[in-house]
Parts: sequence; structure tokens; C-alpha cells
Amino acid sequence: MTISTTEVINLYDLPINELMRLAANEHYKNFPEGDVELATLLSIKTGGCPEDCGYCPQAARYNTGVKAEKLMGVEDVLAAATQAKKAGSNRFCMGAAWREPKDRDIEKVAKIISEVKALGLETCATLGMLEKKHAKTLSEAGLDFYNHNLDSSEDFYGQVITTRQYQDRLNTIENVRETGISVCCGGIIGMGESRHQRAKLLATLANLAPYPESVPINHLVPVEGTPLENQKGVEPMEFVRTIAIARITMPKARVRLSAGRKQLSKEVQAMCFMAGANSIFYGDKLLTTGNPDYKDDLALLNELGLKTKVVTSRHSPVQ
Ligand code: SAM
Ligand code: DTB
Ligand code: SF4
Repeated sequence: MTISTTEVINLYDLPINELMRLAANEHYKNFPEGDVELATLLSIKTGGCPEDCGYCPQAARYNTGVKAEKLMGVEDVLAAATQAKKAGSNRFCMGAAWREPKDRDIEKVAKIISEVKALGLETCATLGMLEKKHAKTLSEAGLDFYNHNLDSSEDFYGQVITTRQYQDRLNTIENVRETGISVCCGGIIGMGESRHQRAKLLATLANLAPYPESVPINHLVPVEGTPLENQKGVEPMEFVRTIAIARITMPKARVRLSAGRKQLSKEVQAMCFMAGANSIFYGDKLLTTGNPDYKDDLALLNELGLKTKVVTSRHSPVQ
């Protein structure tokens, strides 16, 4: 069943108590445990990216102070993954600042993935555009999820990114799907888009067939040196509404309260969990910018009485 932008707009326009009730119903129906998934990020290849994404500190063309580095070695990645596992993380997400990986990059990343997987963590990678043959290699290496965000509605995309087309993103998502890897796909809120454009992004995500298993909702982190450095973002309640609508329109997905949590109060984060968010990025760093301290996150979840997701991996956990 497809969802129209108008239907999403109508959800945005609901009184907050009605919107939250609809979201809470879907949340309870599909996730009766009410647990929160913890996903830890690691930038395995930082900076020097040829793309021009207006929000991104890793684009080579902007002066953001992020230095270009080479792909990390397996041992260093494994050390970070082991730490994440010890801290209770469920999923290890590896990010690379590439437009698209080359054959030799895929070989190296495949090796990294199989070793991280062997630690008993779910694996996720975000490496830019992906050809089908590369997706297949990653799938065979044990990749559980591929993150590739649509980021905005199609009609806003060109205002933020000119070095690729929206259709390129959709093609990669299709290539990933076809190899059996689960899709992690969401967007960024607060880049200067209208509510109508936010609604359009949510409708596009919900109408992917099937919709993504993981939906990261990022709030823009304005980074000095990027074209969006002075962008004001959205009111916190608009962000909460967006999370609630993601829950209603993609009821079985893990909706992740993603980048931008450092700018959100504990109370707004709590409202996001009540609106149906059931995943967070967990660890002191996102890719290049900060994230709340993991001890503070555990304290917040504890204060709210929220359980964290139990690891169900078939692999033996690290001692
Ligand atoms: N290069 C790959 C790509 O673009 O798909 C993977 C890495 S890229 C950094 C992954 C995602 O990070 C982007 O799609 C975007 O959603 C998010 N992101 C990057 N910079 C951000 C920022 N300043 N604020 C919020 N989200 C951001
Ligand atoms: C996603 O949706 N958000 C993450 C992850 N997927 C790769 C990245 C956020 C990056 C924020 C800016 C930075 O730390 O560089
Ligand atoms: Fe490169 Fe990804 Fe950053 Fe865009 S978002 S500049 S593709 S690392």
C-alpha cells in the first residue's frame, strides 16, 4: 500500500497527543518488548571525499579541519569493534568517505566485515554507491546491513548535493536489496527543507518496496566550513513529529534517533523514544563529530526504564 505525501502532511498536522497515540500504538504492536538497539559507528576511511554533500565535514572541497586518511587496517577496526561489543553494542557500523568503493577496497572491507561478524556483532557498512557485484561480495562476507540514506526529498536534493542524482541512491538501494543485505536508509532533518519536503522524504522511504529495516533519522549537525554551517535546523517538536511519522509509516522498522543528539535535551530524546524511536548511535563519536558519552546514554535509558536490545547473534560473543 503506498502512502501519499498528503497523507504524511495530514499526520504532521495532527494534534501532538493524537500523533503520539498513533505512533505509540504501532510501536507497542510491533515491538512489545520496547527495547532500544545500540549501534556503534566507526569511520574506517575518513575525509578526502570527492562529493559535494553540503552537510558533510568529510567532503575534500570544504575547509572543515577533517584530514584525509587511508582505510584502517583490520586489527584497528577489530579493536574498536571489540570495545563496542564490551560496551553492550548490538551493531557495528563502518563508514567510508567514498563516492563509491573500488574493487580493491571491496576486498579489504569484505575481510574486515567477516572478522567483525565473527565477534558476534551485527555488521553494517556505508561506503557510498555500490555496484551489484560489490554488494554480492559484501553479502558473502557476512554483511547484515548497508546504510545508504536518501537524505532528503528528491526535489530538495539538488540544493544540497550536485555530484550525484537521487536516482543513483535508489539504484544502490536496489542493488543491496537484491543480494539479501538488509537496508538501512533514512535522512537528515533541518537542512532548510520545508515540512512538505520532509513529508515527501518520509513517503518515499515508506514506499520503498519493502521499506527499510532500519531508518536513521538524523538532525543536521552544522559543521563549520560546510555550506550548511549556519543552518538553523528545526524546532525540537518538529523533529519528534518526524520520528512519530516514521514509526507510523514504517511500523516494523527500527527507527534510529541518529546524528544531532548532542543538541537535543534529555527530555526531547525521551519524547523521541515515546514517539517510537527504538535505536540510537551509541559511542562517544559519530563518524567525525561528537555523540553523547556512552555512560550518559546508559544512564538516560536507565532513568527512562528502557531496556537495551539483547544480542541474538548466532556467533560466539567476545569474552
Ligand atoms: N559516503 C557515504 C555516503 O554518502 O553514503 C557514507 C558516509 S556518509 C557520511 C553517511 C551519512 O551521514 C550521510 O548520508 C548523511 O545522512 C550523514 N551525515 C553526514 N554528515 C552529516 C551531518 N553533518 N549531520 C547529519 N548527518 C550527516
Ligand atoms: C547515518 O544515518 N548517520 C550516521 C551513519 N548513518 C553513517 C553518520 C552521521 C554523521 C554525522 C557527521 C559526522 O560525524 O561526520
Ligand atoms: Fe562523501 Fe558521504 Fe560525505 Fe557525501 S556524505 S561528502 S558522499 S562522505
